[in-house]
Amino acid sequence: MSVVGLDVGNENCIVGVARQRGIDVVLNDESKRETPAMVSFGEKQRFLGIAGAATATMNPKNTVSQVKRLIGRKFQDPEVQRDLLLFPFAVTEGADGGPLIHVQYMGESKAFTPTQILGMILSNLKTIAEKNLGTSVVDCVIGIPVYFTELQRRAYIDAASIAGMRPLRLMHETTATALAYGIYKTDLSDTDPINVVFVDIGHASMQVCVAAFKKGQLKILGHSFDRCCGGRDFDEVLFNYFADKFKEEYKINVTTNARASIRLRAACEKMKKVLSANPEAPLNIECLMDEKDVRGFIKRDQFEALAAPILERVKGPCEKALAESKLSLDKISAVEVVGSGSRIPAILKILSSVFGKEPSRTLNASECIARGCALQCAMLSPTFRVRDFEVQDSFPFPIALSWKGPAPESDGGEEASPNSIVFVKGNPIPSTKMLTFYRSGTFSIDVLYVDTSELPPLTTPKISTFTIGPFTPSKGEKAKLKVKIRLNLHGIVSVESATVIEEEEVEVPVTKSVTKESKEVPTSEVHQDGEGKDVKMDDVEANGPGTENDLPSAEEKPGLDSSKVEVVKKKKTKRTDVPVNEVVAGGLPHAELQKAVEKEYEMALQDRVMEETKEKKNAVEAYVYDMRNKLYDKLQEYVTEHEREELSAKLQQTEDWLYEDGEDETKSVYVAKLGELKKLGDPLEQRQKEEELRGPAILELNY
Ligand code: ATP
Ligand code: K
Ligand code: MG
Repeated sequence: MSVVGLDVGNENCIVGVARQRGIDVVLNDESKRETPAMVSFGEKQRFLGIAGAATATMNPKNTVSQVKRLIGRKFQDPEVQRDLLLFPFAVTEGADGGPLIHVQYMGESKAFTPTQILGMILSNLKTIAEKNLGTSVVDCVIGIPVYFTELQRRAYIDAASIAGMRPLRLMHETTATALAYGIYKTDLSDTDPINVVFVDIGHASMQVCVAAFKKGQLKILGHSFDRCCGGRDFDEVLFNYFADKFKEEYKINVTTNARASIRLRAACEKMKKVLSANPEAPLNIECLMDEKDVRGFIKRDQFEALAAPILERVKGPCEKALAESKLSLDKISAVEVVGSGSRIPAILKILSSVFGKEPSRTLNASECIARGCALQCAMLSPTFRVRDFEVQDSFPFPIALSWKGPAPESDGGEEASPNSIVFVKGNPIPSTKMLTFYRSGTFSIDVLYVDTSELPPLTTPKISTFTIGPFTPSKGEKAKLKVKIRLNLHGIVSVESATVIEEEEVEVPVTKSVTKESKEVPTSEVHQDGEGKDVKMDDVEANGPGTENDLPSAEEKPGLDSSKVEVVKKKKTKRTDVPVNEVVAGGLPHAELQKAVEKEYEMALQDRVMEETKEKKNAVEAYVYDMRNKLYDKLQEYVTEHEREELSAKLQQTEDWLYEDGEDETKSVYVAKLGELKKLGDPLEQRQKEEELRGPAILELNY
């Protein structure tokens, strides 16, 4: 079983894999460690990753990027609307209120959901991992921003299914970074934790977490973020500056032209990178618009002044994470900076001023998330043994439940109030809570966000509804139901199980010789859950339908004297599982997901057919050149004048055909063409080989 960690960025993706000797970042087809998160739609196939980025300027309207911004969001969301202004591809509102992406694909106009596009990106990353590992990849851990809503998390899991993968965990990106940092630290103490701040500035957003490291353990003390502050905002500062300038200087409005915008934006991003290492940067774009070549220039000071409002924004999440961790600055041992967006020198200055110390770059800034995810995957997978290291992540959003009818009892036995918070801000991940309801028939529970102020605009408080039932209460009374609520490893809340508990008195035969203490069902017990957190549950056997009765019966003790068997009255608990039905507000119905899986399969097949067609066409072309050379070289003395002329003519004909009628043929046509040529060429090559073999053999005989 393979062990893979994926960092899907708004700009770049990284694939980490676990090997026996450790974690490696694997290379894509172009031998690069970073793969662009891009999908480009063509006349005959899709181009993913590097190939997608290569066609972006030529085919801007059909090249989709930054889908991480759109996934699980509402089209009407003002943040989404602002993003759409930057994107060259067309997006409308889908039936579910989410964004729908429109492209020209295989000569038709097609619409895809962000989940489908992410499925394509993941599928490409899967292929990269598979090529490197030489095995199929199913299990993986995928990084997600800590600020992702439940819907976004579920969309990631759906996208992974579309790509044929199963995430063992969706892991908060900064937590993955903290793991990649902590697991190799050899100087951790059992008692005194060291506290480290991690700041990740990516392409579109930034995240900060404070982690406490002890021997064999990391604990997240605080998370914070700014969904809309990242490297691309600095590109935008330059873009706007030059777009304005070019209006005056060259009388062109770049913003009205998709291709010109894409080219200027790309040039500004490059400029920004140049400014990270140099005090000034030039800009030259040929034929940007209306056949005009443009030139520009900016100094780093000037850039920093223009970018001052964005630089100021970087402070907010840092201060917030620190406040949440309840640590004073002197308790922070290090500030680790990751994410390529943080390479701007002015950002380091800001971070130094906020934390009162020089930030460090111990980690590989672009690979740490994928490495942390691969480590987590190895820890969750039975295939690998990893040093014991406990990851105690915390959940950023408080979650409440609501229901109709009387309130249930919560863990401690006290009554839970409606809308009561089951998972607090900072709740450990994973966690379970047990609630006891008394109900006479099917009922439902809503899962809610307590506070939507930190969530994307237009996020509704209601996340999902779980319908529990049907069940038959005994003797017309209300049934007692134990309902297990789970905040799982992905940070998704669900009703894991519901069980009707019936207690009845039964007569049980007991043999005197084995007077066992009657088995009591404890009312409260500590239960080890997942990562090793203690979760209070009020019933130890709540995991499923209970064992009917574990006292020995007379039949099980053959040979025992029946006079030693006594009948006693015992309390027996009968447990019956109740169906739980889940409806997620805005989630992808199962049938739709199934359709998406099939569609992806078809498109991937088409891509493969086209790749193979290209290969076969190349093979024909290569044969033409190769054979032509051989006819006048290696084969020369083995062919007659006539044979050479015949084959030469055929080769010439084929070459012409490749550039004309045969330029755009199907795979089978190229296969057939190669066959035709080989029918003529193979006997000649065969003759040459045989002669070569005969030569030395005859010599040997003569000795
Ligand atoms: P996100 O984390 O938002 O999903 P991502 O993970 O793809 O996005 P990164 O790869 O961490 O983002 O960073 C990409 C950003 O870093 C881009 O905006 C890019 O322009 C910027 N960047 C890369 N190199 C430099 C540099 N030398 N100087 C300044 N910025 C840089
Ligand atoms: K990245
Ligand atoms: Mg990132």
